[in-house]
Amino acid sequence: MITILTGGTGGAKFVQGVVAAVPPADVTVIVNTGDDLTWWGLHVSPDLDSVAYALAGLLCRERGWGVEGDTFECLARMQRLGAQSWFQLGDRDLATHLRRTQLLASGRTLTEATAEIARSLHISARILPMSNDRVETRIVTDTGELSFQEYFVRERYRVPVHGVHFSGAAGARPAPGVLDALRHTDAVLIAPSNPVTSIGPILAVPGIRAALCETHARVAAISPIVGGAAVSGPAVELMRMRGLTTSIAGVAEAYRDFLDVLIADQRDAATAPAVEQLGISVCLTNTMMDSDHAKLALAQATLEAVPQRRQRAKVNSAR
Ligand code: FO1
Repeated sequence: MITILTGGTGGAKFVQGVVAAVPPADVTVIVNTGDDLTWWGLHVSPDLDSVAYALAGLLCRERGWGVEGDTFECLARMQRLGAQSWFQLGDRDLATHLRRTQLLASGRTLTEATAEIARSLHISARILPMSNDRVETRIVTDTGELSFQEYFVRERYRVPVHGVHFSGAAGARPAPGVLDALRHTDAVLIAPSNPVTSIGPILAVPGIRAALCETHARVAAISPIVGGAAVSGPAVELMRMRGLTTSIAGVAEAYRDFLDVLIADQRDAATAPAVEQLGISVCLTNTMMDSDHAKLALAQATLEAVPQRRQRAKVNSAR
């Protein structure tokens, strides 16, 4: 059994590599929902959709989100009708949001709606939201708070960030199956996602971080920082804001109370000793997922780096 924690577009690509390396039915993906938003009256879960589309072979390669070959006719008409249009929903993508909204309105939980959509797309890996409760990533800027999508898409993350918090997290419960998938698994893989805004919300749900500290499974993280820079998105800015070193060592710092091994790119070999000083081993490989083969190879390198079960649960060292 393999359990993956993921968010964002890099994470979705990594999940594709893992299900090419092991039977998809043996994979459980725990997904960030802090980026979710209500858009045109619909419940949109960008990270759940990127993972589902990735697993169904529908993900748009060029954008890393949405559906391959999608059209934007409805968006054009909505623009003409005066609706907001900075968050671009494609026509095929819309069906997913319509269906999810319909299922939620009929009383299904986000977990149940996600499972229904995965079943319809013939996905055999298990996709779990981190929680059925609403947890919203909030970005604190000079001019007040933004939702994640207002920050990431509308402002193209060009505004200075003074803080990030996850409203609703304190009262949120892990979705059914999440804690079990962390405790009873052979390995937990933290995808190459933004440690602050993609993995951070998942770790903020009470019980999840403790389960990672206590699990007997080996825990590996793939660094989203390559050559000291983010492969995509605002990871460096947000890590700096959080007081993390803006290198692969900062990724290890973010997860140090539960991480066994960090998978990093060869380009960051010089920083490996700083990670090992944290008591975390480093596996250097090519982490740029610029082809299906590269995604598979990264997943295989990761699985080879976490072979055996952890002898004993790590002490939940104070952070
Ligand atoms: N990202 C953009 O940069 N621009 C968009 O218009 C946009 C629309 C969008 C629609 C559906 C969806 O599932 C994702 C979408 N994304 C868009 C990406 C999204 O903001 C990110 O994938 C995650 O929220 C952060 O990792």
